Amino acid sequence: MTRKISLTRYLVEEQRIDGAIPADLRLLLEVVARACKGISLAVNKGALGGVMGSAESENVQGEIQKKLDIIANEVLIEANEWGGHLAAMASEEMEGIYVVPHRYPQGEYLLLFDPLDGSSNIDVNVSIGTIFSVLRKPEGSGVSEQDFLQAGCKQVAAGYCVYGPQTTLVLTVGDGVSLFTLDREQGSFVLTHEKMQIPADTREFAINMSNMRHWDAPVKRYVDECLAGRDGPRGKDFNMRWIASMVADVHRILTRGGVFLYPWDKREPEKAGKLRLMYEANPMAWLIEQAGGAASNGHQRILELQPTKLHERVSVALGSRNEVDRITRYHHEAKAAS
Ligand code: AHM
Ligand code: MG
Repeated sequence: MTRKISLTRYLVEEQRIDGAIPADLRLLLEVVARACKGISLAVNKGALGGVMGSAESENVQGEIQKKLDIIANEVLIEANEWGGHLAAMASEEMEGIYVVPHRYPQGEYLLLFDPLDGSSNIDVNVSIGTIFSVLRKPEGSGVSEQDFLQAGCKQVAAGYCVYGPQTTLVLTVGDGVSLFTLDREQGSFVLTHEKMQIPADTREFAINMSNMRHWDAPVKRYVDECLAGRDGPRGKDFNMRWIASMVADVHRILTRGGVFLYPWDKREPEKAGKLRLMYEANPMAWLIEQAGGAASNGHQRILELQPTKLHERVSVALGSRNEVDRITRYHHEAKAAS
């Protein structure tokens, strides 16, 4: 019989053998995984669970919230507030931080999440997911928004869960990237891939092409060269994929390589990009780097960016290393020539 390794066993062994995770962090990750199972159930029920459509509210980014955005946010908060492992949480769907109520013990970790990424895909039955990032709370009493403003390289755990044809949880604690698949009969996540690796080269890119006219020159140059195919400077044909759920696009890249871009563009020049640094770009950048890929804002490593606010946005290029390095080089060349 094939030996099945559950997420629980995997985390216990990581704690025991490698010392990669303290007990509190193990608890935190198990609780997040349990919350993701709950969200997965709500997503699967769809219209039968009365969870489709918009809520009558906007989030701090001015985006209309879907009912499932709010449900997923509540599931994550309720699951995580009482265990004693967290000091506070921050979410795409909440303006300020959520400090663990005083009736519960305070832990030493901070949890950030995009409860349901790919909101525009909820009602059309296309893969969506939860993205999360874990930081250690700096020393000192109390907790404030300032405590969350740590560069991505300070993360102690990061991951995401995709609600697609399968529910899959992808995790790093800084020791490579592991993939778990939800066994619905058993109700547990089972390890199905260890030490995921992204090929350094690819023939596949992901970008919302409808924004092309708004892009900056280096991004246009990169995509034009891909589109020129075998007859162009790259000398090979490229394929394009765009799911419009970052979790699902990143999952494809972790599985078979590729490059994902959501660059700054001229529509709203004061915004650094569409995606959020702290609970979208940072966890994904760390997972991608842990799998041998690269993640850049066009100018520097995403993981080295010092956040200045919770809902900060960032330009993103991540995936197969040689492609991301090329995109960064194009930005540097454009800057040097200006
Ligand atoms: P969300 O967190 O509100 O779902 O927004 C982020 C999503 C990403 O998952 C995805 O890559 C992007 O927005 C899609 O944008 P677009 O609508 O331009 O295709
Ligand atoms: Mg999102």
